[in-house]
Amino acid sequence: MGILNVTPDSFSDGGSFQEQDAALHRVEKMLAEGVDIIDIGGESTRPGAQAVSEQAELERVVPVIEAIRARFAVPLSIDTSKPAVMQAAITAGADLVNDVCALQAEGALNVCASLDVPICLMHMQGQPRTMQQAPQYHDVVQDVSQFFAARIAACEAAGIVRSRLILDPGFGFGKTLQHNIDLLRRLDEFSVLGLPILVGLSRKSMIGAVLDHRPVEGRLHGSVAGAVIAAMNGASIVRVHDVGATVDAIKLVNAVANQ
Ligand code: 7PJ
Repeated sequence: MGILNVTPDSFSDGGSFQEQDAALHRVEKMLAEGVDIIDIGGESTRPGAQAVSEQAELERVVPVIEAIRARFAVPLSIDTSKPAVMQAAITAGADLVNDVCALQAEGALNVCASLDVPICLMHMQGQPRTMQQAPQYHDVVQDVSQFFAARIAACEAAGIVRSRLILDPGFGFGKTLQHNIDLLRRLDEFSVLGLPILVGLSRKSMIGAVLDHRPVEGRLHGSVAGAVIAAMNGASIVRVHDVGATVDAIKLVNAVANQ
């Protein structure tokens, strides 16, 4: 899964020609590098990030989804927590909902029940603005598993069949470095839930932390290593910025796994 951030440029608040053109070029490059799914996000969920209004998020992502859909057949994912954005994105041609709030926003369960697409439920402790202040768990894998079980039950109660769900432990979302390391090492424990696992580690601060506080530009090799570990420990989807390097690495993982 290749990441396509749609954030405003200096020309407009979103939806400008320049912005769409840049997005289409990114998509073309990712396709040439072997991407399977493109994840489109109009709101930053990084630690400390400010919230974006529904209107602004719609104006950013909908024109980009329409423009990509008109030109390419690649499956598109919408990275949002807002029910109105989920609805509009799927109507515009997106194929998957990726929600870092696991459909906990008011109305999200109902909207997704009415949409016939897969949904990624991500775990987060706290809220983006404050989640890294003092994350605490009894046992991070057990606690995240319990959260998954509760959200799967909430989805089923709302009429979303279990087979539509994908689970993501949410690396960096209310987790210390040790929590992230434990989740990655023990990722296979989530396989008892019987659903595909998605992992997003690309360029995240845990990679920087392991590499002696390496800035984001220097995290490519660490991110690829993280994707390899995730794939070997059972992840079905890895969400990354650097598609070409990751595709090569995962081909090696698969060549060995499929023997
Ligand atoms: C994730 C995400 C992730 C899923 C972001 C970043 C922060 N969606 N959206 N999993 N991270 N499913 O890319 O650094 O880990 S935004």
